[in-house]
Amino acid sequence: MTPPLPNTSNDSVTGAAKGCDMQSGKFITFEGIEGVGKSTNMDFLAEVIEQHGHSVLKTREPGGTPIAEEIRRLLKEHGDEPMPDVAELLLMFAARAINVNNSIRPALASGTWVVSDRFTDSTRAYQGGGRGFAVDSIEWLANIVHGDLQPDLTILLDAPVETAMQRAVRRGDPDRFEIERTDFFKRVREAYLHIAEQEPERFIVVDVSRDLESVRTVIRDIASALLNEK
Ligand code: ATM
Repeated sequence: MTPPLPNTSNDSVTGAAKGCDMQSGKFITFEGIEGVGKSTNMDFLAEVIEQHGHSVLKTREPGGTPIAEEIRRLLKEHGDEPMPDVAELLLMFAARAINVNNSIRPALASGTWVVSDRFTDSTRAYQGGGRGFAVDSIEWLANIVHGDLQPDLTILLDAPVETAMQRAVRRGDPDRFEIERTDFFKRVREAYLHIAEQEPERFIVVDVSRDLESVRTVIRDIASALLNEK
């Protein structure tokens, strides 16, 4: 059953949450370009869900298990040897296969809610929109790697690329993605917005270019909608 929509009166939320199987935990993903505040908002949502008595597994992609975190390291570092785009695509899915099988699926099966910083929509946006891989190739790999496992809800945190880039917290040297140019991130953002438009039942798009407090209110509304779902 579709939960009531969060309050959209401030225009910061579009889309709707989809109903999901009450026998297992819910699978919620956060998406967006760097600098939109994924980790802070994800921590906040997980905290609210936990306060309502659910156990929550927080994960991230690429990564989430020891082997997948090793793949993350390979994907983010940049040295002398170039990383071909196709290897990047396959490594994203290799890491995902490990995280899905060893962590996400077992957690959901035991009733734990899973909140993930990125999932396959990142591949659609970065490797599809950003690098130019065909949608069909990505969907073919997604089907092999996680079959019918889809997020119950995806929260896309959105802001203009320039705004997000100004906000991005630089921790040490920029990684292989952070050194990409503005037009790459513009293509990624466009791809995200396009996917969200195509799947309005799964996506909620939150405009994070406004102040942090109103974004937090929106996340709280999303949590209430999910927790009150019958
Ligand atoms: P963060 O989790 O710190 O956002 O870094 C992961 C990077 O991997 C991120 N880079 N930026 N900007 C996006 C990128 N990425 C992909 O390109 N494809 C994917 O499928 C995933 C999960 C992440």
